[in-house]
Amino acid sequence: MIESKTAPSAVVEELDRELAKKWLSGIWRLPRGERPKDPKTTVQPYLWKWADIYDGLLQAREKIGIQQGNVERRVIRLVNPGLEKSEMTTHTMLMSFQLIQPGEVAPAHRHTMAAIRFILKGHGGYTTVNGHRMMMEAGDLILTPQWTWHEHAHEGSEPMVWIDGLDVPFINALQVISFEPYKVGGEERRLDVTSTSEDPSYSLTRAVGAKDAEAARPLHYRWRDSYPALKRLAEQSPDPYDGAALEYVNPLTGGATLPTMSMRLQLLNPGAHTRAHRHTSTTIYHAFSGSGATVIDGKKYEWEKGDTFVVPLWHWHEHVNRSSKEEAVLFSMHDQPILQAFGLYREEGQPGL
Ligand code: GTQ
Ligand code: FE2
Repeated sequence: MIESKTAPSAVVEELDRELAKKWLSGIWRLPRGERPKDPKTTVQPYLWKWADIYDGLLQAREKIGIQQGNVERRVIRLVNPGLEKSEMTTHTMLMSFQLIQPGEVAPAHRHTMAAIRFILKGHGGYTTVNGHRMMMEAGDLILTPQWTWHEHAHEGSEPMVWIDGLDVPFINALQVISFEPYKVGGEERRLDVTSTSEDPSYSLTRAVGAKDAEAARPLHYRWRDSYPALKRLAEQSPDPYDGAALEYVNPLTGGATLPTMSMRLQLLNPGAHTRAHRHTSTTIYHAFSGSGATVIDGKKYEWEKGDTFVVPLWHWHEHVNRSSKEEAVLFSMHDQPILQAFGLYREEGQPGL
């Protein structure tokens, strides 16, 4: 019989010190109980009120100017209370709110982080992505795939406000953040416009003429197209966990909106109450219209138009439309594509009643 006995602690500590000098470490030093059966997250459920976000933006409008090389965007981030140090919204995603004034230009740049805009307020603002100009209207989703040149400008008469969603913490974890301001001959410049989504030839099924594979695809999902599709879906039988839910798919692949994150639009009919489920992906929800409540691991978060909340991974959640008359529409952003890419997506649902 082979005997295995651990030496006295003083002897083990001496070994540990010797190993550490050579940048080595025995796994017997690991604390017990760090191998949970279920995923454990530092991301906390949290709800931000629209009044607080919007008041912050209006104050920043007076106090923060935008210019190249300094503050290039007037943006307020949603900081998860569990991620105070990194100031991120979840471990994989950052959601922020941006305000641009009439006449302002948020200068062109590109970065390895992918970004999305979901438009909330205003008219006459636009984003140009790799030469394609997209006029912003409330409810529109506009994509800025990784490493595409983009700038925002505003020629309307009232402030424009939108949501920014980025995969910053994930790209940061991979340590591949790169950022480049747009310059021609050392001078900052506006981006040239070669096409617009108002061109009759532009549609969701036709790719924009760009060289980069990720950019050669539709970038503008308009409310005037997505809302009627959502309404049609809501008339059919809803998903037990999500109500009527549309994914903004990449029509070239039929898959997720972007490689690292995907967007969804969902409608809860008056009085709807979904079944609870949990999954290894994390979601950030924004109440675009209506009022409701989401129960997250037994705690109820009541929301109304403009409120935004996080459902962390492996937390049970169910949605309720609190109105018996009005529909509720939730826009959301999730990191399921990352989990799915590595075979880590897992889901559990409350069985049917
Ligand atoms: O509008 O290009 O919220 O580059 C964070 C980084 C927005 C943008 C953000 C950005 C942008
Ligand atoms: Fe950007």
